[in-house]
Order: sequence, then C-alpha cells, then structure tokens
Amino acid sequence: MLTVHIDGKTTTIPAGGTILDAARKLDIDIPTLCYLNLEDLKVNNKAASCRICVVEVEGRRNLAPACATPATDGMVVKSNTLRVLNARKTVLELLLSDHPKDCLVCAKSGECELQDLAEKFGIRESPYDGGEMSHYRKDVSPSIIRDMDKCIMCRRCETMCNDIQTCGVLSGVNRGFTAVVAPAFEMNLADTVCTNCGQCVAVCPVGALVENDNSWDVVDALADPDKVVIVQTAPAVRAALGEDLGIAPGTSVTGKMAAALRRLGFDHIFDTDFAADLTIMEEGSEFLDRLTRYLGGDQTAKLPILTSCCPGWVKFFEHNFQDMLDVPSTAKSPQQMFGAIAKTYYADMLGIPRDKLVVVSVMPCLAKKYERARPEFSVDGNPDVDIVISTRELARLIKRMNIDFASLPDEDFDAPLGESTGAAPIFGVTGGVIEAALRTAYELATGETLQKVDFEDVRGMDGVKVATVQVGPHELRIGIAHGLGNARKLLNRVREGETFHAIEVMACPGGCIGGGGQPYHHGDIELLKLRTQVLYAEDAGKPLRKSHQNPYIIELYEKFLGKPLSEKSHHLLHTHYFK
Ligand code: HC0
Ligand code: SF4
Repeated sequence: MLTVHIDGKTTTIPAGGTILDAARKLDIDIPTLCYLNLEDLKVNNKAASCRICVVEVEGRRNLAPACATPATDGMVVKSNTLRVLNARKTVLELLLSDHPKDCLVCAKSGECELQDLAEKFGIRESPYDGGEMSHYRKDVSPSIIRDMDKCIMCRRCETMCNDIQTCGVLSGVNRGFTAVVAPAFEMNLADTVCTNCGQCVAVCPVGALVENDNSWDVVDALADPDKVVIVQTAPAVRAALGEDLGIAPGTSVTGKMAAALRRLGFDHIFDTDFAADLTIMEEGSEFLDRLTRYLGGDQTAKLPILTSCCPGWVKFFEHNFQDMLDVPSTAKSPQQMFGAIAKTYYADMLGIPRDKLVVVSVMPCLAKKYERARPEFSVDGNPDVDIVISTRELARLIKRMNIDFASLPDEDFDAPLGESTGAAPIFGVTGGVIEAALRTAYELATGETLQKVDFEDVRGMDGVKVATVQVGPHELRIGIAHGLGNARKLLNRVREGETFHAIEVMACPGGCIGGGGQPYHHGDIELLKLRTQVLYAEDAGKPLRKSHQNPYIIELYEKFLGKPLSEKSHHLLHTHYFK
C-alpha cells in the first residue's frame, strides 16, 4: 500500500494507483474531462489529453495530471493552489477557443461536462478566441448525430467503441484544429460497421455525440387529428425515467410513466412488455423445436440459439459472425413484434387502415431508432414502428409539456397490448431474456409446473456468465454476455467448439438498463444495480410470472395467430439476417 498526502489529508491506496484515485478516496474533488475509468465494466480511457486535472506534486517542477500520474509512497500533493487553479482556467479557455458557443441550442446543454466546468470556473470569455476554429460537417445517422465541431478529443468514445464494444469504428484523425474522432476515411457512421449501440454517446462529455432526437415528430403525430397514436414503453425505461424528472434513482415509475403518457395525449398506452411475453412464446418454442431436433440427431438443427432482440447485437453479428447467421433466433425483437401486431391485429380491432395508426416507442436504446427503419420491418413503405424516442427524450417531452411528474398518480397501461407477466420487465436486465425463456421452456418441455421461477445463476453483472440449468431430463448450458466485447468472446468460444444450448446477448453494460438512450449513468455501477432492482422487484410483484400465462397473449393466439411458429406467426413475428 502507498501512503499519499493531499491538501493536508492522508490516505493509503494500493500500489499502481494514481493521484486521482487517492483524491477520490479522500473525497477531494479534482475536475476531469477525458478521464473514464469504470473498473466494474473494465473501461479505462488512457488518453490523459485534457489536462484539467493537473495538481502540484512536492519536489516536481511541472504540474502533473492527477489521472495519469502514479502515486508514490509518501507523495505530497496540492490540488488547490493558485498555480493549479490558473492552469485549469487556461486549459478551459483553450478548449473553449476551439468550441462553438451555441449552448442555447446544444442537445447536451445542462448535461455537458465542459459547460459545467466553464460555469464552475466563471469563464465568461476566452482570451484565445478569434483565431482559427474547426468546421466539420454534421453526420446524421438514424440513431446518432456527430457534431464534431464540439469534439474535445477526450477519446472516451473511442475507448468505448474499440476496447469495450470491439466495434473499431472510431479513432482520432487529423491534426491541430481539424483533429476529431471519426470513422475510417471519415465515412458517415451509417456506412460503417457501427452497431448504433450508443455507448459512445453515453460517455461523450460534450455535445459532439448525441441521439438523433425525434421528440418533435411525436408532437407532430399527436397534433394530427387524422391519426390514432399509440405508445409502447420498453422494460428498462421505467427503471430510469424518474432520474431525469427529480425522482430518486432506484424508484419504479411505471405507473407515473403511464399517467404522463396519457397526459401527453396518446390515444392508447401500451407496453413493450406485452410483446416481450410474445417473444418468449415464439423464441422459446423455436428453442424447444431446435433442441428436440438436435437431440434427435438432426444435423440441420442449429444450437446454441442466440437471442435476437437487441438490434445493436443483431448488427454486430451480421458484420462479425457471417458464418453463423443461421444460429440466432429468427424471432423479431419485442419492439418489432409489437409494431407488427399493432398494425394488423390491433388496427383491425379499431377498424382502421395501418397508415392511420402511428406506433411510437419509448426505448432506453438508440439502436432501436435504426432497427425501426430497417426496410424488412415495413409493409408497402409503412413502417411497423413509426417513431422511436429514448428515455431522455421522453423526460424532455414531459418537462416541455409542463407535466408535474412527481405528483402524478400511478395509472395502468391499457388492454390488450399493455398487459404483461413478471417475465417481461426482466428483459431489461442482462440475463433476463434467458431467464424468462427458461421459465416458459421448462413448463412447455416437461409439462410440469416450475416451482422456483427465479434462476439466480443467470443474474448478476459479470461480463460473461455461464450457467447449467436442468430442464426435465436435459442439462442445458447457457451463456450470457452484456457489452459487445464480451459477446465477441463468448461467440468465439462457440466457434472453437464449446457446447452451449442457448446464449443471450445485450449490447449495453448491464443490459438495456445501461442503454445509450437512458439518463446518463456516468458508468456508475451502483446506479445500474439500482435500476436492476427495480425490474426484479416488478417481476416479483406480478401475480403471473411466466409469459405463457399472459391471458392477452393466449387470446392473441386463439383469435389471430393460431399457435407459436404458425405460418402467420412466421410471417409477422420472425425475420432474417443479412450479410
Ligand atoms: Fe430492451 Fe427489448 S429488453 S431490447 O433492452 O428483448 O431497448 O428495455 O425494449 O425490443 O422487451 C431495449 C429494454 C427492449 C426489445 C424488450 C428485448
Ligand atoms: Fe461504436 Fe456503438 Fe458508437 Fe457505433 S454507436 S460508434 S458501435 S460505440
């Protein structure tokens, strides 16, 4: 252990730690911008490029960056001298000299770490203004807007994309004022292998990477008297929406969210959780079909089945595992199943044509904006899902409409597409989709009632989990990964011949609760755990906890689909993948 003294306080940290580690242990606030070290998620941005964290170290002539300077035993550090303060002010003035001043209309305004520091340091103008400034074209993908004039070269996005997601899309290019982080050959994001996971957006400290905001499209739809506008909310939204609306983290806001959506003017308030139950019916049946054929010696039955509900993951395997495109489940995601059922079954119930119905999704995810725009999810140019907004965008809409969220009563979703079992909310947590599938697969395979519905072995925040589950006479080997780098590791194990029967992958840390469209979590693993608890508690509190028990799903099959994997189900609820 090393003993470190900072500003007259003393602490000990393990060898290899930095001055910043010691300061944080002492609750001494040293500002950072490029720093991003999330131990639990194995994220470590080593750029040390911004220099805002400089401190004085006794015995050294130059100021030292606290984030990148290893602590030594007995080190004496001063973090709050006038020299330090002046150096940090100069760093900020230089950063601002090459940064647009359009905070009034910046998507990150109010949540921008550079803006916060400029305010804290009382910067009102920069003496370095007036020189050259970079001007970079805006790059707009269905999910993400890159406004590189605002890039401060902290490289947090690059670390996230390359080291954690292993997508390799982003790297630093150019020099001087034109230096930015960009795809190879400065291509548009939409033309690259970007998965739209949004994890670069989740860690960008400024407004250089933001979501493609569709909230005004929702307002336009709601204002159109010729349209019936319905909304579905993803499982993970309810676990985090309150954070942006003044409610303590870890509080379920399911009822208030339904009430707010009703106040916003949606005609019917539905739930993606309904479609999560439907997904289990289709994906679970597909799994049992493949398993039965596989065990019977059918060489064409592909195992492990891979979950296919996360669109970032789907695009990732389409790019990186082209030899395995027949392995994922063909089931569409719950978002897309909801859209397909809404524009057929439900439009018929209402007696309206599909193009009179507008389906809006609220998602924790930016890739869902890309997913809804995939051409295979449209009929004659009319998409199954019309508009996707993120959790953050919904919070903004609620504020914009002057809805006092905290004082709303708890209200229910509408029937029939708003009812769900406990198996559905846990979709939003890593391990949850496979747990939900196991509950149903067990009962369908054995004909017995599952006594203990909690599959503890598939829960938890480890990047890759492997569990063995007994289903009747079969011992099933289950793999689970969250984060695309972890998914790559797991799939490479499959390629090398390791036996798995089913694998769940979610692109984002912790699953959808850590999605790129959620309130910024700043890598706070404790916050992610609180969100997780909300969803497990919602599951535990439901009277029905297995998807096949959902009475509205049973009715949907009786009245419309026939049975899982029927011709109609295949047509509406299954998809295919592209090289
Ligand atoms: Fe998810 Fe989903 S669980 S991907 O994370 O499967 O976005 O919350 O909506 O579609 O249900 C996201 C969350 C969903 C879908 C569901 C799945
Ligand atoms: Fe990389 Fe994901 Fe960002 Fe695309 S969205 S650039 S894959 S981190």
